[in-house]
Amino acid sequence: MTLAVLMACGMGSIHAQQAESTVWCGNPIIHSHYSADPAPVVIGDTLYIYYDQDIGVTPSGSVYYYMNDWRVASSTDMVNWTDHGKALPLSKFKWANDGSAWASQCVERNGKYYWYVCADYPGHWNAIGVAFSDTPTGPFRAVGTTPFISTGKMGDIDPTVFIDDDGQAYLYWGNNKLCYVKLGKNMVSYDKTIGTNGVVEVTLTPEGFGGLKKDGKVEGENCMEEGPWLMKREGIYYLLYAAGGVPENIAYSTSDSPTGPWTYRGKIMPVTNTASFTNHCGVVEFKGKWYFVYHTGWLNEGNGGGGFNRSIAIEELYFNADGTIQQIAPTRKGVAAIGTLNPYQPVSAATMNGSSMLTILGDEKQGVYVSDLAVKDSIAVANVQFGETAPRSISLDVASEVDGCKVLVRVDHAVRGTRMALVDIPNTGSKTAFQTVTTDLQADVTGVHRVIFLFMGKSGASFKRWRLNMEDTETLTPVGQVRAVVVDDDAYYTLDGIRHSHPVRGINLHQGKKIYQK
Ligand code: FUB
Repeated sequence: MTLAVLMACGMGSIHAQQAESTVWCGNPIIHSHYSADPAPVVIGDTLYIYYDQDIGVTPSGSVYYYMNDWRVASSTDMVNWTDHGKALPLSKFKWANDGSAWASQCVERNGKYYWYVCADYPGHWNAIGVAFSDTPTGPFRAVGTTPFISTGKMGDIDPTVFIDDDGQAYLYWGNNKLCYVKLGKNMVSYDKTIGTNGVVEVTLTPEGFGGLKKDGKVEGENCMEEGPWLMKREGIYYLLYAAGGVPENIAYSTSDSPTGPWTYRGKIMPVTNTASFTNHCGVVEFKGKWYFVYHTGWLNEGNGGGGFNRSIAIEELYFNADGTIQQIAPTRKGVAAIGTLNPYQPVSAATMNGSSMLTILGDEKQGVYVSDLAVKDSIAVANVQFGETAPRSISLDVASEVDGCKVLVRVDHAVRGTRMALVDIPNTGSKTAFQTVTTDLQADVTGVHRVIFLFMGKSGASFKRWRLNMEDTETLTPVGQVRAVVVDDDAYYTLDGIRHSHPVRGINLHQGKKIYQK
């Protein structure tokens, strides 16, 4: 379909369709970049996933793990994921080797967030580091200038952290071994009186882990490989892990104590062709459902995706009455929506159900934004609740240092969907000089829909956030002014069109809303 045909679909009216059809997250859940080694955690009413970003090609050109950042994404509805950017760059750990930002997990304790990571420690194989922050999305500060834990032996990777009901926290980790420390209350120290300098190495037995690996061969049904995940439910401690050598399955063991002894319980996710020879999981309870978060090689499979360019996926997890876990098969459908998205408050442009591969940048001043949008890039947001009254206009915070960038907004389908608006993105002078552009909507839309942003015209725009307004631009714009208004983000406009940096007496228009100032 040509652009002309795409744009010919004009005014329309579309009402609460989809009411009875379920909206799914679709696996993988992140499309804008590669994502691996997920570690989910619920903070407040939001599910966060901490992960590392695969780049897949080393600077010398070989195809291997190459990762320089740990990132965070979050969701409240399980179908739209908000990218919070590169919250923890590997460079924060002065001791770590370039490209080695492997698996991690972040937990909250007493209002602080502790992110345990692993990376190459030159001369010592790998090591565990920790960083902390006052918010779940950073900025994070690395603790110390040397690793938090380094045994000097192979396999100090894949940390998992768990805080028990009595307040004692445990950090497990390991590849072809399983170790733990008992963390101090401050989460950045550990009890040095147990094990070897505080590190306890668990003896891997067939009873505990399904079998053993000897000379690279698995003897028995399974063996613990790497990627442990420690959790507790109804008094049972669960240790999930990647197992069986490569390709990896996910298996689990249980205990009545956080330090074992462990009893092997079987495979949760047997080996399936997910285009990734590794698997790595985290499990979380969120809004009454249990979720199993893992990785595949499905994003751009056959075209860059695969074992070194992985992508996170989610399934529901079910327990049997006796506490055992039912087997899970990877699916493309993923999990169902558990909420809708409110478009009448600012929505980050990095909140997506789907997208093309994108550059998502951010810093403390700007927050997160999508940068360098190319012609044909797209962003889709699912399960958007328009409500019973159709909105009249849409506002987008955009920037560009070139003329001619545009974004077409449709609902439900990128090509056949009803056209809502074609927005000209002004040349604001720089890729980060964001302005709010408000444009009237061309169709009456109510109910729940997918919203799709299609970038066209010229490449190079940046997109930070969007919202729908109940007012049209005529209401938002003084008589005689152009209807497609460009409004400074924080400015206040009186009805005679005068711009103020603060609200003045009477009616003010501010970010698409009327405000009365006494
Ligand atoms: O991402 C690098 C390594 O691959 C992780 O540390 C392992 O768990 C495996 O997923």
